[in-house]
Amino acid sequence: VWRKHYGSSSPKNPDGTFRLRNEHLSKLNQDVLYHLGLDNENYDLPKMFGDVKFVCMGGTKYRMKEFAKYIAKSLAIPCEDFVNMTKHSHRYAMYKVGPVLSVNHGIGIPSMTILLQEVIKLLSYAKAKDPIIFRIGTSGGLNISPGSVVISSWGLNGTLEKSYDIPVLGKIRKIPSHFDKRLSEELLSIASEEKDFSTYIGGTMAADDFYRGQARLDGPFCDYTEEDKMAFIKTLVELGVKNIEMEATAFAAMTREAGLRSADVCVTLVNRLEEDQVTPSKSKLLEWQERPMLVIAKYISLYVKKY
Ligand code: R2B
Ligand code: URA
Repeated sequence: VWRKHYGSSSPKNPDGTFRLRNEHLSKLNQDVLYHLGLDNENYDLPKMFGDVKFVCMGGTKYRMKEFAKYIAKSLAIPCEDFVNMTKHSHRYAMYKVGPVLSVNHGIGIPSMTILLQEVIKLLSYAKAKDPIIFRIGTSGGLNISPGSVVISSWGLNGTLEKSYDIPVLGKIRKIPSHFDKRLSEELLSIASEEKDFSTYIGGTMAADDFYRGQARLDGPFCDYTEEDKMAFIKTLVELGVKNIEMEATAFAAMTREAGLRSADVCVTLVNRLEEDQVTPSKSKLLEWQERPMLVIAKYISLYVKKY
């Protein structure tokens, strides 16, 4: 259905702005981006967001405010107060620093895709040119030491297919979930300069749950054995999966559907072959979560210098 509807045509215009693949939108007098607390009638979106080149998304409000501060420092952009631009909605937090939007998406695919779809509309209405979307996140690693970073080459769903599956009008729609290869390789070469941690490119399983959905033994319910868990984890390793988080499939699928380049860069907090619980200290966890930020900030700084 997806291919039949869109064909292979790109929604990109020659100047880098992009069209939304939904003709119904042209019938609206105004489009309310409800969860962002913005709309395209009462806000001058091109003036507010037309210069956005990068969107960086991550789970928590705290982390994305820290990223906004971090990027302001990296790009030497004087910014004193960081204002949450979605404050009327109270759902998410979004900060703008020069050409960078930093916004949180909550936990899991439904929360992330609501935010992502409204950000995609925002960028299109704002006439942003060739924006790149990053996700910086946390994850459980497979056979790699905690604190390592994984750049996703594709997302794998809970039934081990490389697609984002969503019921639409009563039927499951399957949307392919591959990431932009060149972008992830560029990020790997930047990350590999860091000597304090290792970075890998690999598959990312996106689960719809933190516990059973990620083969954990420590949830309130567990209806399988430790051997079952280890056999499943081994299957994932054999498929090339390097980490498990909760958004990769939908993130890859929707950014691709919009015709936008994107990358998912996650630090691993635990080696799932050895442990289920996330046990590192608060300060270690905070330190590790800066690693994806560092890689993305370096990529953005290089780009901003080039132009
Ligand atoms: C990683 O961490 C969160 C769950 O703790 C989830 O958003 C994810 O993908
Ligand atoms: N986030 C996840 O989704 N899984 C983990 O194991 C750690 C962080």
